[in-house]
Amino acid sequence: MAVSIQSAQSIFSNTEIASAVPATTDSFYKLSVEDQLALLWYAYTEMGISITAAAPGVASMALVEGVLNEIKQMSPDAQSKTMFDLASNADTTIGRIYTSLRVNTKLGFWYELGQLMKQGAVAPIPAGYQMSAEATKVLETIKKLDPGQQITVLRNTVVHMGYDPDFSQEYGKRSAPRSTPTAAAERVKTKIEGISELTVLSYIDYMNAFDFTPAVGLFAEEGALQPPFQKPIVGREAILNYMREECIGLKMMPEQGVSEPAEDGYRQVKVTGKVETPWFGANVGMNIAWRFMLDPQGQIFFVAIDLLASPKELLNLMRK
Ligand code: ECH
Repeated sequence: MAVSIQSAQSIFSNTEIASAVPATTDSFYKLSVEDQLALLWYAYTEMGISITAAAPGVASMALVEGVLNEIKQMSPDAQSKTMFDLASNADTTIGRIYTSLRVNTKLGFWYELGQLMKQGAVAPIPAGYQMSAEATKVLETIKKLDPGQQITVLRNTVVHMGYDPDFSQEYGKRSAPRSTPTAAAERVKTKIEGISELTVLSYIDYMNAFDFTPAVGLFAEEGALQPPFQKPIVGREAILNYMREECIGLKMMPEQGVSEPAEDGYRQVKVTGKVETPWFGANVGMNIAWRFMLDPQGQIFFVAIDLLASPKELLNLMRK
C-alpha cells in the first residue's frame, strides 16, 4: 500500500492521546448557555493556574479596545446578554467582530473581560447562581484534568464563540499577519535524544524562532500538519497561514524520540516533550508528541501533534 496522508495518520498508533479533552468539550456544549458561562468563570477562577497578563506581542488588543469600551458603558443586563450572545453564536455586530479576530486576540478579549468582571466594571456571574447538576459534574471533570488539558478545553470554547456566517476551520480562508522571527544570534539549537534527522531538528529550531517560512519549506509540497484533535491541514500555504495564526510565542521543548524506516523509503519519527504557550508560560507544560512521516527526500510528508493523556506517555516511544 502506498503511503498516503490517511495511512500516515496511524503511525505510532499506540500513542495515548488526551481523549478527555474532546469528551469534556462535548459534555460542555450540552449545557445551557448560562451554565456554560458560569462554568467557564468557575473553571477560570478556581483552576489555580495563573495566566500571564501580557502574553507579549501576541494579542493585538487595539482591535478590541473599542468593543471592550462599548461593553463597559452598557447596563449590567446588556453586558450579560452580550456574553450570552457570544457564547450562543448569535448573529450580532459584536459576534461578527469577534469572529473576525485572530485566536490570540479572542483569548485576550476574554482575558480583559474576566479582569473587568473581577473588578466589578462588567457584570459578574450573578451571585448565588446555581449551576445544574450536570454542569457541576463537567466542572469537576475539568478540575481533575492536567493543566495542559484544562487550558485546551478553555481555549476551544473561546475559539468557537461569536457568529460566523460560513463557519469553517479552513486556514486558507484568510491570511494571517507575518511576525518577526528571532534574530539568528539568539537562536538555540535543539538536541533530541535518539534523533539525528536534520528535518526534525530544523523544524523545532525554526518553530522556536517563529521563522515560519523556512519551517514550511521543510514540508513536501502536498505535506500535511495535523494539530491536536483536528483534521490535517494540507499544503504549504495553508500550513504557513496556520503557523502564523497559532504558533506565535509557543516554546517547544522536545526531549526524546525514535526514528524507524517505514515503507517505500519513508521514515517515521516520534518525538515527545513539552510545549508552553505564551499565555501560561512555564506555569503549564503541555505533554506533547510529534509523529512525523518523512518522505524519501527527507521532507515532512505528514506530522501530527498530539496532546498526550498523561506524562507517562512521554516515555512511550514504541512502534505501531
Ligand atoms: C471568563 C468567563 C466568561 C467566559 C470566558 C471567560 C474567559 C476565559 C479565558 C480563557 C483563556 C484561555 C487561554 C487558553 C490558552 C490555551 C493555549 C493552548 C495552546 C496549545 C498549543 C499547542 C501547540 C501545538 C503545536 C505544535 C506544533 O509543532 C505545530 C503547531 C501546533 C472566565 C471571563 C470565556 C480568559 C488563554 C492550549 C499544543 C507543537 C499544533 C500549534
